[in-house]
Amino acid sequence: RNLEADLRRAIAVQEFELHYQPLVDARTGRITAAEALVRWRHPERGLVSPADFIPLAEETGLIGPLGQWVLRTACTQAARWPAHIRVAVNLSPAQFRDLRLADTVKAALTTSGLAADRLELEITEGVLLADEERTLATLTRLRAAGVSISMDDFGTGYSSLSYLRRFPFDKIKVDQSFVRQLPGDAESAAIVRAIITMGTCLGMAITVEGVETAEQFAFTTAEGCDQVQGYHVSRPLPLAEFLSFVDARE
Ligand code: G
Ligand code: G
Ligand code: MN
Ligand code: NA
Repeated sequence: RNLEADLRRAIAVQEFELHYQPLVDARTGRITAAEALVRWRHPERGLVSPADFIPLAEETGLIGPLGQWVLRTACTQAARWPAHIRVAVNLSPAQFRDLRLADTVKAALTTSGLAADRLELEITEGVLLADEERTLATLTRLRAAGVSISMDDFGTGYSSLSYLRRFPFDKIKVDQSFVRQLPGDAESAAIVRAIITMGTCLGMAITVEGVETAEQFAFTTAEGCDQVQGYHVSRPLPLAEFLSFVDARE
């Protein structure tokens, strides 16, 4: 396929960049982390969204080398940030199924010099559909390496609550679809409140994503979430702009 060849070429010449979206502490407003979000700087098409190439990368196996580039680049860039700011990297299900994942992660940490406790890996519920023993083994190996694991887009997939008990994630990221109609919609409010309560009781930190308005920010922080992410704080920013944002905020 044409796009596949184009993507293969882009990986070879590293035609990608990472943008960073800040996560702030719900109580102090301080930036505690940033989520790395990949973009393809295409020579003709301009900046291409990952929604338009991650699925193809997954289908073709190109997610392997692309994911490695993302991991290494995120770790290398974050190693130069103020030490209290962590970096979060998204892993797709195909990356998670790769038995070399833990070694790839450890190599990225060693090469970059980033402390393991500054790296968060975001996985989605789809990952949990695969072989449960193997999934647990991979999660355990990553944990042993010192990185933390976040359950991304929580509530949108085939959420198995028993899984939350079997494997305590470090963090749950409440999907933005539950935030969209806050604070007016009673059902959305009930769901967000319930996830915050459940996660907190299970010892997991709660990030609410997709917070776009001051009202949503006030609601979610009042409900006791730990971190907030969304356009109300900042859009994802190119590295230099992210660093200026950090400087201005600190
Ligand atoms: O930033 P945003 O619109 O553009 O991201 C769209 C989707 O792409 C989101 O679901 C996000 O998790 C995913 N995504 C962004 N960067 C990466 C990445 O580096 N790896 C993977 N696997 N997914 C990513
Ligand atoms: O799937 P994941 O949660 O990793 O992807 C995050 C996606 O959400 C990215 O595409 C990012 O650009 C987008 N995003 C981040 N904050 C907001 C927000 O406040 N509103 C909306 N609509 N999208 C957001
Ligand atoms: Mn994410
Ligand atoms: Na998410």
